[in-house]
Amino acid sequence: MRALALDVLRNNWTGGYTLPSRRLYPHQWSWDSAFHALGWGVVEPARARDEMAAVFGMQWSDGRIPQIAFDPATADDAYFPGPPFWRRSGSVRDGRLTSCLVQPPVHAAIAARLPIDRAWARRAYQYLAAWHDYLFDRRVRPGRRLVSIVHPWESGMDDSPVWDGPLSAVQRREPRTTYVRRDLQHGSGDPGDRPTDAEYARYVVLAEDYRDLGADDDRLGEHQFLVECPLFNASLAWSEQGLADLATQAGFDPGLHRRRAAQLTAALVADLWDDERGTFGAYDGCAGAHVENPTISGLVPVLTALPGELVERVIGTAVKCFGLGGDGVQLPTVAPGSTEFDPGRYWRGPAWLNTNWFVVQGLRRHGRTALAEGLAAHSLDLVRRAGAREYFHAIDGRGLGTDGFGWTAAVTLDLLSGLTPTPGSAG
Ligand code: 9WN
Repeated sequence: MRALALDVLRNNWTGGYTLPSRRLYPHQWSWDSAFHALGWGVVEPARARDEMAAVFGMQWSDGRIPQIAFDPATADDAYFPGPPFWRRSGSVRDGRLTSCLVQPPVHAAIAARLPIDRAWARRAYQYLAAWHDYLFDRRVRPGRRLVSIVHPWESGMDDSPVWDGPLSAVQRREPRTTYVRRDLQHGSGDPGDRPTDAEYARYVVLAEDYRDLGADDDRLGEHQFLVECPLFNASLAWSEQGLADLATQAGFDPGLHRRRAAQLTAALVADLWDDERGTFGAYDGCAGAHVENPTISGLVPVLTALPGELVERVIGTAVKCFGLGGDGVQLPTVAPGSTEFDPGRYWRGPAWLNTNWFVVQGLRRHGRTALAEGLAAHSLDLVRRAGAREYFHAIDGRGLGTDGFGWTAAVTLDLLSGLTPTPGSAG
């Protein structure tokens, strides 16, 4: 399996970074690259650092690390929405065109695990501290403590049912852009598993809106989708701990990042914990209301330094509602007992290796070794049976979506390696 995973990463390697998939996603994606670095870190650390350097290269002058940096050698219409849609140029360090959105900030947590020296830690720290500053300074809404996302694509779990409510309030209009859905044409996987045309049109409208605000976060009050997502904020808290570790390696003061990690964790508990359901919900800033969360994103804050009682509650929910430690496919992205569960549909049921990996890290962090190693072994089994597919059917485990998927391969390599300590696990 190691050879299979390594083949996928090598095949998707462009010379500077790794494509999520040669056909479906032929550019550099932000959080995919962080996972790719994790995998390269196990087998070829120099490539892990190159992959991270390519992430730093796509950073805007305001500190944001955008969702996608487009490969200039790839045709504009190979992926939609591509460069002609986003119309961005100029502000990116290495000159590539990018989207305006972001993705979950897992980079610093992963960078801190890589084999690095002091000089590299200093370099990484500067870029990643600026990235986090962007999120704290520009994406925390007045009177709030957690970071808001402006589009489902920013969550990384694009088609999650958690976005259905906030999306249904988006003013209905036809997209202004004429487009062909490239995601349905790549020839792998069942197009029926992908978001519907109606959902996709809503995504395009929201992307147009944010683009047409000039991606100017001073104008977020005019935007129609502002949601505090538990996975996004838990990644940030975890990565603040990673940034503290990087700062220490670099010889800088880690204090600010330790404080931020603790503050974000406290805010996750105060603002998103759903005591009745034993999980973390989301908060819809446009409606001023909490959103129920039947998905695995509600479990991901287990990555952080949660109080012990909440750790037990979250694990209890994972066992009871998601089948952690049981005989079925682990872990479905949506709890099988919920009405939104759809076992084969993109982000609405299937298991993904990266969301499993988060839960493994959280379980390890809190000393729940048997459950953690059981989930790691189960995740590897999915890949052993079906290959490095994008996601896995929540009932029979068959491979779905694209084949040769980068982060499935990368996470496989990390899980096989037995792993290095998780940021924060020492303290
Ligand atoms: C939009 C690349 C990306 C992942 C996301 C996943 C999917 C894109 C799409 O693929 O999203 O960003 O076109 O559907 O949802 O998490 O980063 O692998």
